[in-house]
Amino acid sequence: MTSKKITLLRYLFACVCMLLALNLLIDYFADKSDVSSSFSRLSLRKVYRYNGTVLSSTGNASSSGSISHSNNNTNNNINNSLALNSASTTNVSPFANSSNLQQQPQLELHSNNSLNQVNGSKETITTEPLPLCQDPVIEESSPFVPNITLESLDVINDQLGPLLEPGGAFKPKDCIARHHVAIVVPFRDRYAHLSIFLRNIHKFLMQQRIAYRIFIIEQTNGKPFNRAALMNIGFLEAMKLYKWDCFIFHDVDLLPLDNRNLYNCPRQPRHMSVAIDKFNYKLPYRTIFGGVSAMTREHFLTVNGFSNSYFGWGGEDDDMSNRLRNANLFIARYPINIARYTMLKHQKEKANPKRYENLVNGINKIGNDGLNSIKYDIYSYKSYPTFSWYYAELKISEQKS
Ligand code: NGS
Repeated sequence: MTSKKITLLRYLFACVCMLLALNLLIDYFADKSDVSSSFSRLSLRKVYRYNGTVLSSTGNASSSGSISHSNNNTNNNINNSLALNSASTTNVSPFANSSNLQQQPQLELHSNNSLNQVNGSKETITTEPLPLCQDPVIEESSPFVPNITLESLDVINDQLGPLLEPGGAFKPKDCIARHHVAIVVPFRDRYAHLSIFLRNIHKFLMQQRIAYRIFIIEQTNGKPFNRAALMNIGFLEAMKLYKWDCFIFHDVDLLPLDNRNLYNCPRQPRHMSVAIDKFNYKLPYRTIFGGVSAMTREHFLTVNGFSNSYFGWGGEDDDMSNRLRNANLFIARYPINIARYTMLKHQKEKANPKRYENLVNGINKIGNDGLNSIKYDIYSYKSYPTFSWYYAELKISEQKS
């Protein structure tokens, strides 16, 4: 081989090495551009698909829908370059390999571990079972004063994350929680509200001796907002993680104002946001079930969840109220001095002109419009320190009349 050829080969080798190094650098920086930064800026957001994975649910309450996902599903590794059709179908939970399941309150392995020094050398570990948590009993008025100044989600995650388990989960350390509560928040566009909601709701709930997790269910762009469908999705997704006994459906713009307002589920469904400052702390009408409401898993399954037919503002909560009455369930409420809320300011949304028509027909559709008919894809999932985030695309559309 001539020396010219050898020099050429050396150049080629150097070029290949540089290309490899460049590739590694690109990979390194690409991994860091996940969706968390978009949330924390509370502004322009990039949406990445969850590892090219779509979790499909074709709404079967008993099976919680079918799940399709790729084999390579690390929660935090979001890569928008993979095509959706690369997903393979299996019945394994997409969260099974993540650390999320270990964070679930289902692992109630509480114990009092104390180390006793014997003769300065030997250590013995004694394990005592923890007692069941007691609901806090607060006799006097106990105002909860929310902090409604805006802070970035990054700061809130940094401040509250160490007090929580990832995904916005919490359980008391010194007792076994009696109530396992999924807080389901239907969401779109209101990043400032989300940040204020999270900074307050955790402080409020951590004192309540309950195990809980915050589920933020965000609807993708395209179709009008469907609050009820998002709550159905929240129920089905939450049930894939743990068999919660209580579900609290919570608007992101409402903050509780009294510590006696306990976030658990009584024997009857409970309407929680009874007295809102915007309505002069008065109940607007007797059958209202909007804002914040609590239902047991059984209540929710009995009525087939919410109707999916309400696109745009209004009526979906009244439809639930009708479903409850039809199932001989009655709406319970705390008194107005306890069930007090403040509503964060926002513009009034466009009301759905078909809501009354839907309400009239609603009662005949309970059996086939709800948990058992919802169709959706989860485009993206991420476990943030203060909440579990689901980016959901509805595969149902408004019925044309
Ligand atoms: C009723 C709506 C409910 C709504 C309630 C309070 O009129 O969905 O107002 O809304 N029912 C219908 O439109 C049929 S609020 O002002 O709190 O946003 O929850």
